[in-house]
Order: sequence, then C-alpha cells, then structure tokens
Amino acid sequence: MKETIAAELFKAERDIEEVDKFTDKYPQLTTDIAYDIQELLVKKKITAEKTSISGWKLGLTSKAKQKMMGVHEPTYGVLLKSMQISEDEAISLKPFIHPKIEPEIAFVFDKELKGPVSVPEVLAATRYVAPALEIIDSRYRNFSFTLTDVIADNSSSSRYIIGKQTFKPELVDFTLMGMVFKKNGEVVATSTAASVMGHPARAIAWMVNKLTARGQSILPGQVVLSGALSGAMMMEAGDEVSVGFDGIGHLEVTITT
Ligand code: 0L1
Ligand code: MG
Repeated sequence: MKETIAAELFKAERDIEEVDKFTDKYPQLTTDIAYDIQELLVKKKITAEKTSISGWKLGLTSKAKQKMMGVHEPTYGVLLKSMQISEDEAISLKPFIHPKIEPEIAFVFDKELKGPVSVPEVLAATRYVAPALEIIDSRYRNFSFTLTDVIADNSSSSRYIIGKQTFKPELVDFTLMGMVFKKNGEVVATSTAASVMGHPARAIAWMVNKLTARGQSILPGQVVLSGALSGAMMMEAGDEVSVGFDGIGHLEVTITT
C-alpha cells in the first residue's frame, strides 16, 4: 500500500493531475505510515529530478489551519534543491495543479539539530533568517484531504523562494515581528511571527523532535520554512506578490503564464 500511494502521488505531480485522497480507500493510514509514504515519495523525486534534500518545511502551524483540520499538531515535509526558485525569476504557473502562495520565515542552520531541543537551542544553531514565500500545490482534488493524506503528500510542498538579504536571529524579535502580505499592491493579510505556534523557532523545535524519532535531523546548511503566517492565496498570471516583515525586509515575486 505504501509504495502504491507514493507512486500515485509522484505521478500526480509529474503529470499535473489531481488524485482523490487515499484515506477513502485506506482508512487505516496512520501518521507514522504517512511519513513512511512521504519518505518513499521524496526518494522517487530525488531520483527522477537528480536532486538532493535542501531542508524541511512546517505545515499547519497556525491555530486556524489546525482547527480547520481538527488537529492539534503541525506537520512537516521535505524541501529539495529542485524546488527552490530565485527571487529574480518570474514564476510560471505551468508546472502546477492549483498553486497557492503563502508568507514564511526561512531559517538556515549552521549546526546539526537533534532532539530534544528548546527554542534558544534552535536560535543558537541558526546561521541566518530571511523572508520567504512558499508555493503549496496539493496533489489532492480541490485541496481536500485529511492529516494523514497531507503528510503522505509531503505536506503539499511544491516550491520556495528565499530573500537574498539575510539577518542574524539574535537581532530579530520574533515575538513582536509584524508581517504584511500583498497582491498587486493591495494588502491581503497582516499577521505576526507569533501566529506560528507563538514563535517560529517553537515550530522548528517541534519538528526536530519528530525528525529525531525517525532517525533524522536538521543538517548544517539546511533551510527550514517555519510555517505560514497567514492563509495561502491562489496564484494568477500577472500577479505581483510581496511579503514584508518587521526587521527582516521584503521579498517580491511575479507570476506568469
Ligand atoms: O505549508 C503549509 O501549511 C501547507 C500544509 C498543508 C495544508 C495545505 O495544503 O493547505
Ligand atoms: Mg507553508
């Protein structure tokens, strides 16, 4: 069953087509099995795209998204080098099924992080932070899934963009940091870094503990998208999407056909 689901999710992304959620057919899926499927799926992508792991992402970190799914915990997924888009590159909609974009804070690490870790330990291991945008593109029809489905689908990860300007974490106040998310100059959401489990480093500490339980860790040089600060927005050709954060600057991208 694990191999079948991983193969179907791999094919859905490659062929840009939606699939029905798997819990309809396999109600016995647990989160542990779903993370096994995620690992199989990531291996397939690494082989097909001749790429490697660049880091990790947190999903469902906000109370609003957790409430919507009826869960009390976030999820994580794997980022690959092939998923990174440069800040200067226009983003074509061609490779996506039904993409959405959301504001994130990226952390890049200097040291390996294994659990158990605390928020100060996460910050001490951080080389720098930077503004980021994540493109999520669930492989499931109409973004309709349960927690285990979304974990198997690598937490809807698709692409990410990280701002070139970087900032030392000790110079940033994550508890009060404000964020403004805009489309074509209009504000679509405002939030604070505290919307990510009180502090984005708390979300990362949660993930490190989960990774450790599965024999994995954050490695030096890896990036972590710490979780969206607001809901995700649908992307349309011609859109200019920007995010600005108090103390860590601004990032803007252009969407094309
Ligand atoms: O990064 C995220 O929060 C996405 C997690 C998966 C849920 C979704 O696709 O909306
Ligand atoms: Mg995200």
